[in-house]
Amino acid sequence: MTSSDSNSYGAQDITVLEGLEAVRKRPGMYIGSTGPTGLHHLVWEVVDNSVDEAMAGHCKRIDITLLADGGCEVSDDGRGIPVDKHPKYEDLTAAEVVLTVLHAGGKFGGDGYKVSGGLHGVGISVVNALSRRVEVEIDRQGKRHAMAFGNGGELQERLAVIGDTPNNGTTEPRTGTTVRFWPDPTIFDEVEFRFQTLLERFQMMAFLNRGLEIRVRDLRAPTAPTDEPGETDEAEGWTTFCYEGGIIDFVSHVNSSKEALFATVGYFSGEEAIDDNPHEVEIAFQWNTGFNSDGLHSFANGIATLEGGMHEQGFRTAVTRTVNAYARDKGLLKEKEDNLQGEDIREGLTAIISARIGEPQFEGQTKSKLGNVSMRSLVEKVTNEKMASWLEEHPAEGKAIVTKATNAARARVAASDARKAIRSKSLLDGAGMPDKLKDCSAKDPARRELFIVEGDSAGGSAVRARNPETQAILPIRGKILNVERARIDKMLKNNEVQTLISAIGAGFGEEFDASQARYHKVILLADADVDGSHIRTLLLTFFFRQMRPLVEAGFVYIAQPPLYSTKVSTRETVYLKDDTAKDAFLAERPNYTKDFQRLKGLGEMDWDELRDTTMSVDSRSLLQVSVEQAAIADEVMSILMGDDVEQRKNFIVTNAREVRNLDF
Ligand code: 0RA
Repeated sequence: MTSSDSNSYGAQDITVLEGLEAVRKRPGMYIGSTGPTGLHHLVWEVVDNSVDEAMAGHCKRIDITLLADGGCEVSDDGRGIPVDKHPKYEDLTAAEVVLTVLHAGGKFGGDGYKVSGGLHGVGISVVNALSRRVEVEIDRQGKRHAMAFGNGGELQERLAVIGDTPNNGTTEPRTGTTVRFWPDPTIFDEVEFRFQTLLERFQMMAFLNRGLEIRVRDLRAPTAPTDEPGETDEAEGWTTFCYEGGIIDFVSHVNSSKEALFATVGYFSGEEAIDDNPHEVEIAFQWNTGFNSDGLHSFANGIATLEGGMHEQGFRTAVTRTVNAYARDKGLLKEKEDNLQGEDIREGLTAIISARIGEPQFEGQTKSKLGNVSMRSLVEKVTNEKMASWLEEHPAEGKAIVTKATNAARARVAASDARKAIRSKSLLDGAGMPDKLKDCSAKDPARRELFIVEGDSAGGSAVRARNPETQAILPIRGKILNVERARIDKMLKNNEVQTLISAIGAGFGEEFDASQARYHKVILLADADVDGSHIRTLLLTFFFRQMRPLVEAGFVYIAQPPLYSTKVSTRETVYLKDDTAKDAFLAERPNYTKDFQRLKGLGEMDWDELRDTTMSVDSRSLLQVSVEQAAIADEVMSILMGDDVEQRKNFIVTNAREVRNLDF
């Protein structure tokens, strides 16, 4: 059945189809890209509509299922999309309009949602335009209605009653909406959803929408088992996220692998209509004993504002002001002493700022910076008032915060001295490069690679194995300092850390400038054993904490020395990257009987073997390290670096797949 033989189409409907056609012609304009990020936007878009329904107080649970056949189903218990004829498009029902008219969503009918979730906010019609099939079921007014679309939004089965709504034992008939969609493979580079991405996002959404129950499951062919967060119901396969404490639970969660400075999680909120535009803010906070000052995570209308913005600015300003005023008032900061700086006060602070605003302005390179100036005033005002009362009501906590910030201020001064020492030192020795660095000769940073090699002996092999034009070698001995735990001044006294900073040549911390990096590939080369994995983790934490733009630019890689070798003849040894490669090798040679050797260390390979298997551009395979979500990554790195060995092990197992294969 096609649209032409089941429906009479008016002029309006043609305009409707032209609208969807525009989306198919320029998908990037609506969902950002046709890569994995754009593909997942489809899911976010559909779920955002259900979350809007929840925020309006009509929906308690959202179920998301990745279907065995590659589709995605989103089901909610909201009011259901209206099913009556639409006043403006008289031959279409409201539900048909929502699915086929751009920006229709929940905005029509006068009483649209006060604050709508999502940066995307483009409407489900965009999902329809970019899907090969969409099925919708609506439970409303005691009836189950259904409709279906195909080929990018053609109405194939018009909205019709297909039966009564299932009665779930209550007096009121069930209401709700189910949307099932199958992304169009002619639009997207790939149409496979990544379950882990869904889990991370929906856990975050559940934190940001207190009390909302979000369940997620994956009915596709099972892959390697993962350790999922949330409650997993084995029988049904659902992972459930539901937080009665909302962002208070979010803060506890982020701090769960750290040592809290005090047990309480602070919380306050405020709201105001500014120029008829509703503004709301909720803030939860707690200090831990750690030394990071980037534990501030902000959101606007449920979207992570990774580039910060006005809500963050307002909070920072007010926290600095309030804590200083408190410290002076209580005599914790003497008259002759300088004010504590913002970064001193924020050391160890984990805070979640969730702002909601009627008309958000998203700015910045990745449109993840909140631009509404009016939000800065509100957050600043609310924080000034409520943080001050909170401190008055929590004197023990207040004192602990000021003591910690005072120590941080002392460490800051010490670090600045250490920094000066490093600078003057690098000016003294020749080109300023450490002796241990065997540099390469190429001048263009884009062609230059730095191999950071564990141990002096492996370093020696790597020096012989390298291409001296493009490959530099820096041997690192011992375990570099755990930067999660060490304070910056201590860290800078560490020899290995000083060497690394000089070799890369782009500074560190807040001053780090990726455009000055002397290499566009920084490659970690460590053994495949437990010690190797530990040093790799420490190095990754260092890069994440002190050179994050280097990771964001995609300049950090992990080399993959082979796991197995086997002597196929007296003259030829074959190296195999991992178990998959070994299985493939055996599948091709059913009669192969020799035993495989498991390589333990780089030291077991000759330099030419190291070259051929791990370093040579022609034959190696590198993993590119990526940082997707700063908020999640922050937590993840802490888990990784925390004292909980079990958690750390789980992280390494579940996230082995996160790093993307590049040179293959
Ligand atoms: C328009 C108006 C109303 C609800 C919705 C749309 C709605 C859309 C979606 C999409 C997924 N789930 C949804 N739930 C509701 C208000 C309906 C009313 O006033 O009863």
